[in-house]
Amino acid sequence: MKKSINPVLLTTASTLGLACLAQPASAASIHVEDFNSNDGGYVAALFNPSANAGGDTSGPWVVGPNGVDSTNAWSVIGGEGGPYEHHLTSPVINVSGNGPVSLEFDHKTLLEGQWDGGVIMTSVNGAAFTQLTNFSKNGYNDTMQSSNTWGYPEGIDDMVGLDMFSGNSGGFVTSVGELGILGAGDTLQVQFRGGWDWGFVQGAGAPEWIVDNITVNQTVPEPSSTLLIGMAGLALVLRKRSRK
Ligand SMILES: [Ca+2]
Ligand SMILES: [Ca+2]
Repeated sequence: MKKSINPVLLTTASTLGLACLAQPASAASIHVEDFNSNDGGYVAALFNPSANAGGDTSGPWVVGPNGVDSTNAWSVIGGEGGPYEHHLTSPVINVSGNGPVSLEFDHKTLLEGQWDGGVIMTSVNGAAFTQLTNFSKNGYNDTMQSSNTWGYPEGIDDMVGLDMFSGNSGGFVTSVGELGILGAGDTLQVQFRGGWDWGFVQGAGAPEWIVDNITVNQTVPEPSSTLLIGMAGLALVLRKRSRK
């Protein structure tokens, strides 16, 4: 007598098949910081070596209740006395898989357009920091002026003509930058690099760049060979049962 196929097995097989088709990749957060209970291990640094640059009303990056929904976040006051830069650098982030990595963060700017600005820098495996330029959501909205090269101390003069975040964002904006494909065992650091000249429009003591909810995500493709082997195995079981 020919035995019918167990309907539970059939349901399982079809469910697995649909799941395989619907989920070719999985996303994982490899770094999540809301700064609500601590500073996330981020490090603030001021670069202001110019002898006649005061910087006395500026910075540093500090943690305070300036973030989304009045939660804690990192923020920096630009102020007078530049040129100078304030850098906020993440701890070393360990990459756990192989796949494209994205950086998502909420931020708010009250910066002097064209003259003061913020850029995102990244470093992979301890290499020199380079500017992140590929954004999939709310990328740079302004361009550094190009009429003078006054020489920001850490080389932000190299930014002349380059894209940056600046102006008044009017509230928090979520930006997403794409870092490309990284592999398991790679390390990553992210840096929020603000540069100011000597004058400002919006300031008056208010934070000029606020950063909150920093997340680094990685999309890891499913190991298709494992899935195929699993599906083939299941098909074999069903075939054997149907022959009994
Ligand atoms: Ca927060
Ligand atoms: Ca300025």
